[in-house]
Amino acid sequence: MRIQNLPELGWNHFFQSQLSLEALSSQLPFRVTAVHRTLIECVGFDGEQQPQTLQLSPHYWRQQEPDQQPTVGDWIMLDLQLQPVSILERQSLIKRRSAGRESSLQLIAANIDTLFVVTSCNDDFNLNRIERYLAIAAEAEIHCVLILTKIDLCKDYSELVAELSHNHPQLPIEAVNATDPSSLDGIRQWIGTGQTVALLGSSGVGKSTLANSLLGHDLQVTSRIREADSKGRHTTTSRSLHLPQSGGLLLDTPGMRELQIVDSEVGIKTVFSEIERLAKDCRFHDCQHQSEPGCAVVNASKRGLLEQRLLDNYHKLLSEQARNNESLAERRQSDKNLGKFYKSAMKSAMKFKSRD
Ligand SMILES: Nc1nc2c(ncn2[C@@H]2O[C@H](COP(=O)(O)OP(=O)(O)OP(=O)(O)O)[C@@H](O)[C@H]2O)c(=O)[nH]1
Ligand SMILES: [Mg+2]
Ligand SMILES: [Zn+2]
Repeated sequence: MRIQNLPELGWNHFFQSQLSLEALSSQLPFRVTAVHRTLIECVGFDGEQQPQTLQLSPHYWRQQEPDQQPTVGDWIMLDLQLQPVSILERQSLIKRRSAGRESSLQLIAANIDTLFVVTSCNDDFNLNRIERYLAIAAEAEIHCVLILTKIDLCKDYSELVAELSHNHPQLPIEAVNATDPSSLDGIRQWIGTGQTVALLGSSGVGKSTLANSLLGHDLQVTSRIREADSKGRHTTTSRSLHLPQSGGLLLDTPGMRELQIVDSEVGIKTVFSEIERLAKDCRFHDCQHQSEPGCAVVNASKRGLLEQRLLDNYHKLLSEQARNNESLAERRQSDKNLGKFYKSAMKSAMKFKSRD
């Protein structure tokens, strides 16, 4: 296996240490750059100096649980005939409950080092939504940077930056005009060689514009947003990983209408660390900060020391993820029961047949 160029694609010790000596000599790692319904695109070094792209059928993984199927950013191992062998354990994973009524888990991206949460200075700016992204990233232990776009269209964006810093003092903020590559120097420092950065945010905020400016050429289609309500039109329709000339890897994603949070209690508590700090003084150690006597969190909000919005969003995200965890668990159980039913029906059919 040629490993000297692999770090350019994000390969590191974490992935290497998962391979036996035999696998190292008989398999090739490829990084998944896009997943379509009938096709998986990936990139790797198949004996060449330059990265080679490859298209695979997803058939091999069809029967697997959703979290065992390849997603963008995954490392997969192929044998020397370029047939799939396995998916390597992920260093990080971004997931959500899929949109719509059917409850299932959707993987957004794997092995992301830094998440760019993209929001524009216009009507899109919404702290509650930003905190949703921050919680998802914190749960996956991914480093976050807030990218504020369209500053050229905004008279004064310093108020927005101040509001963000006041609520989340540790969060790095980069304010940019995404259409102007010369304003992106601050951003480039986050995309070092081998670093994988994902762009997440509502439709029309400028994710693909930013990706194109960083790539130095138009790879992603962008579109004018509806001026009347500043809403995007969902121009990007699938996730894709790109390699800017300057190094690093950049994952563009379509704006998601509904980013239902799942399995993120730790992430939420990390983002709302101020609430967790106050909670140490609650009378009951399992206080839910609702109407319990002696609740230091509710007291702080009554005295104006904690913003009510922050506390409301904390409660909202925690209960949303609990609800989603429950419905996903129910779905898994009913899938399991259905599987058992089919198995036993098959068994009785076989018995019946053998008696004939
Ligand atoms: N003036 C200005 N226009 C911008 C900026 N960023 C994006 N735009 C414009 O906003 C529109 C939407 O940008 P896109 O990059 O397509 O938005 P997106 O986030 O990729 O949207 P989806 O793919 O739908 O999720 C395009 O017309 C861009 O030219 C910016 O910083 N300043
Ligand atoms: Mg786009
Ligand atoms: Zn409390």
